[in-house]
Amino acid sequence: MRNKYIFLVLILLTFFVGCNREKKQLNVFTWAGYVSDDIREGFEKEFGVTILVDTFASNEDLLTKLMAGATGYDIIMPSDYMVSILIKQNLLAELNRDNIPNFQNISPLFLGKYFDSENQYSIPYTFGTAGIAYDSAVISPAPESWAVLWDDQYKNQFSMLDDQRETIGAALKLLGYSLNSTDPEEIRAAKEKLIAQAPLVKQYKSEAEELLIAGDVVMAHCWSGDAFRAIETRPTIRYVIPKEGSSQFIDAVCIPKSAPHKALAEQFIDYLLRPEVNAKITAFTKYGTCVPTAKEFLPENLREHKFIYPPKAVLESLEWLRDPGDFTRHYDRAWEEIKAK
Ligand code: SPD
Repeated sequence: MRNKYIFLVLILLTFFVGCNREKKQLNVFTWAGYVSDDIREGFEKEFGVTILVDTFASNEDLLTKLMAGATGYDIIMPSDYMVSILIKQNLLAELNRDNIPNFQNISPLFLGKYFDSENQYSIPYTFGTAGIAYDSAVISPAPESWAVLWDDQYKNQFSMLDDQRETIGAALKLLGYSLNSTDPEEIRAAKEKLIAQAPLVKQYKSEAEELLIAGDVVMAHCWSGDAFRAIETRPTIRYVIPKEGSSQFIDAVCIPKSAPHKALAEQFIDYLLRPEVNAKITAFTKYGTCVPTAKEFLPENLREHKFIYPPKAVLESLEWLRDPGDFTRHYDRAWEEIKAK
């Protein structure tokens, strides 16, 4: 009888330990090249959990997946304007700051932005810009204008971001319009421009650094950190923000309302905000840190690099992407037509 009792207790223990182990898994949905192995493994080891990382290529991909009912994610990393859209769609959980004491490490420069004015739903992860990465061994002099991406001498030698707001945005800028245009005529003109460009484009790809590193393209519409990463393998790569202006962004960390492990997700956010961990984010992604004390843990060349901190005149030419509300359908339709070419 006693043995039977012990056996039953052992079975129950195995069951509860098993359940517990299953619960301790953090599912992260983010951009490619955004969570390094050392960050993931550091958290896994310290907290005795497993992190699974899944990636998306654009904010719209993330939105589509969440709207379609994806419920397994604990952490997502939308950009600025997408944070406002997700808040409006009631898809984000409010953050409990008591569980995120390292919130105090964030520079006020990156808090209280238009997309989440009280940071109730988001904390900043990194910041950067969009521009053109090019191989200076092949392309000289340095391109100055978005127009280089319409130059047929580079046919099949360059890529564009697979991102509707960024790519339509580049065409809008070239035409002298705002990235956030809500004028159907301007969107039509940008669409026509991109349809005319389509036969020249080798690939629409958001992970442009992969194409640059492999030598598949000599020029890419690219985000700053990804261009910076490509330089490690191809030192002749350069990055320029065209004179017509471009986008700047903050990528955020949020918890979806449907997150299965909210408390663990808040522990992960708090971990990311430790200065030494935050420095690892910049060291790996080559995007800017929002935690000033992280700079102490960064090598000299990443503290003030011009890829991360553009000069004032360039900064003044940058725009934030914003939620165009119902007008989004014009961007959606234009993008469908461009991609169908
Ligand atoms: N490889 C990481 C790319 C992160 C890019 N952030 C996108 C901003 C979109 N506006």
